[in-house]
Amino acid sequence: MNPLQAVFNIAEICAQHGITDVILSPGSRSAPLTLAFARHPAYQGRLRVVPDERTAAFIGLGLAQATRRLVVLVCTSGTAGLNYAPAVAEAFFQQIPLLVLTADRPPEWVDQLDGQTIRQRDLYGAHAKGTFDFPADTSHPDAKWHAERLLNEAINLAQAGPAGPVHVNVPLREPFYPKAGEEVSYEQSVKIIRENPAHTVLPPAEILDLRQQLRAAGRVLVVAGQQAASASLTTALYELAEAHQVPVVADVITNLGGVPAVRRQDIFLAGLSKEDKAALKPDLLITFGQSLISKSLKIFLRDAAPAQHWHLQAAGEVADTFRSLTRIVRVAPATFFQQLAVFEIKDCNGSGVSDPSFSTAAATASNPIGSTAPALTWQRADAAAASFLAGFFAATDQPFNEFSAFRRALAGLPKGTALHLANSMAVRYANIIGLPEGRQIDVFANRGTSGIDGCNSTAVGAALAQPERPVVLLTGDVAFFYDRNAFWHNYPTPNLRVVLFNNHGGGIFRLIDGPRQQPELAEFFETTQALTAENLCRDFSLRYLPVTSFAELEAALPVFFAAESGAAVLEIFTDSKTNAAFFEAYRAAVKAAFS
Ligand SMILES: Cc1ncc(C[n+]2csc(CCOP(=O)(O)OP(=O)(O)O)c2C)c(N)n1
Repeated sequence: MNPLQAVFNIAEICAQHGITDVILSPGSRSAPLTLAFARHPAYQGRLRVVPDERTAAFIGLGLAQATRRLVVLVCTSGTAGLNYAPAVAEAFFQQIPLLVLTADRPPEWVDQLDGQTIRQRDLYGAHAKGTFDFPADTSHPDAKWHAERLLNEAINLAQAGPAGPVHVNVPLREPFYPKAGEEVSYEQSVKIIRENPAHTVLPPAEILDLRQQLRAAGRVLVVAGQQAASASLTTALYELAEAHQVPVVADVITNLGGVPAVRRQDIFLAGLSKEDKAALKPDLLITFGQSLISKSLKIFLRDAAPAQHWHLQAAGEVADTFRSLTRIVRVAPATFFQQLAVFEIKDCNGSGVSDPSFSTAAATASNPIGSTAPALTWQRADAAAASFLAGFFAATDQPFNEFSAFRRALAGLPKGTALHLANSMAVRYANIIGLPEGRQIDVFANRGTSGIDGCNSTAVGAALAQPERPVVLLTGDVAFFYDRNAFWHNYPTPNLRVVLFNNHGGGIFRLIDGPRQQPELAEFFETTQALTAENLCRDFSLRYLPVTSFAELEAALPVFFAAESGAAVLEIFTDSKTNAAFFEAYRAAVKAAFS
């Protein structure tokens, strides 16, 4: 038997598991893996080659996010696999399934001063959900069974909730190129172990207990973290928020567009006095999903110290983000809210059920809460923040600045956009401003680790995954230029639009307390840089639209977003000091309006 048969069978096992997308980065040691996928009938036209492994892995992440399916990465030995590490960590914390296949020297040649050899065992350490050593020699039937079993375990582990990246290190002995005329063959009788996803529902006794606790709890607050869009969860939460007026607080990365949720927490929590905040404190906090964007919300919840905090998560480790966790409910959030849907909430919003004033709070920008207003609720504060924001941006004397330009770019998003928000100001601005209503926008952001190193590539992966859907990336200049190799491959992405907010540096450092007060701000934090995207657009055949004023921006947006524009970069040039002054004015207005 061909000594590489077990390696070729990797492609067969992947195909039989229904895995469709593979990203390769070229190398010699990985040749058997490359050829296994390149010659397999299931992967004709599905195999993509991306030379920069850091980019390749983030493109894989973007693909897996968009399709919600496992993506395979294949690279050669040495530092190639290390370059996957940022995306592997992001996938780990965002729970995205990746199967990472790294070719390696056989064990006897590690640490022997052989070329392109590093210590690849457990390369991603605590950031891989699992790590497997593929056997170097599979000539014995038991070893072949081991190899096949191990690959099945790796695939199942990557997909089982919470999903994540799994590493399989594949040592390969020479010769690893087939001789002329030699075929790469696949054994369709390979071992396949399928794992069905767990479908957990709460047992009746637990539902009863949870219901009793809910009724007795007093004020209930639901807070969502980052998660993919889910129609069943949206429906279940709609009921809760609409019929029972339970506040559901949803940052922009929670993908709860269809829920009548509280969304402007970043605004009002930054301005409210301690006394007003006390009125919003929950007795029972219910959370689900992953990280939050709003720092004000995080601080509020940490200070709030609710008597009870339930976190809904079907499986996996649970974080005590607000230091108040009292109960982990092992069920999918949608199932929880469906099963609890019939509970009779008497007073879960803390101020009586179905108060119509929640949705019609007559707030003004100057005094949104009002001195004679009824007791403050989340919904009233949210409505007040919405009218505050509209009033703030209505001012006609604004200088051309990033925050306002960002708002206009968001307003122009096409229906059905997959919106990618880079770290850090892009995702923060979006969280403050919110999304235009009724456009069915799904939001993605690398908030697993909040890196700036793969934002372009992740969006490129999304654009490749869904060529019929507009994919829009909103990004700052440092994140954009950091990840230039995202565009360095041969796959067209006509549906990709990048809005690049170029203030010639890491503008965030001029906006946040700490760095902005330091004399080293410009040189060591903001890091002024002079690049524009013009040359990059020429290099990678992207349409280039530079703008420097509101008028130019308004004129460019429809052209830029038009379907026939093709892949394009809209570069919005602003001045970082003007941006900082404008954002400071916003902060001051928030304080004045809400305190
Ligand atoms: C890999 C990585 N390196 C460094 C950072 C720290 N960091 C966070 S934001 C930022 C600057 C980003 O600048 P830019 O892309 O222009 O966007 P903005 O300032 O508008 O957020 C840096 C360096 C990070 N998050 N990730």
